Amino acid sequence: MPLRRFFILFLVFSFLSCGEEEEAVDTTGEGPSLVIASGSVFATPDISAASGATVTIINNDDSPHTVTSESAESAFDETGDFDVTVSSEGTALLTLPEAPSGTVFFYYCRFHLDSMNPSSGTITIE
Ligand SMILES: [Cu+2]
Repeated sequence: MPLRRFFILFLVFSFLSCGEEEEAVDTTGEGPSLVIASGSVFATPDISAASGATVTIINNDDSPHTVTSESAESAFDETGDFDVTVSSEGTALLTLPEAPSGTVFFYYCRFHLDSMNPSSGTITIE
């Protein structure tokens, strides 16, 4: 019986700690954020963030967009570093790769390569 009680306690604490992790996700815009404005505009095209940080993508446009990494500036290829889709008037979380300070990740939107303004942006590791 004590073993069973311990198991139940373990389940309860596991559940509680999961909840705490969810609360730790920042959707308030207080952490690093990347804003897409109405009219397919990268409103904050060049941002900086810590290595491995979670960036909140805030889409205020009525179209879905992506934040997709490039291998180099104006190389509109998907390199696999990240590729996050954000729904219209929604938010999404982008977890940056671990990288040394000064590393620049170039990104663009896969859906609107020709119509985003500007067409691409950068995320610099602090
Ligand atoms: Cu787009």
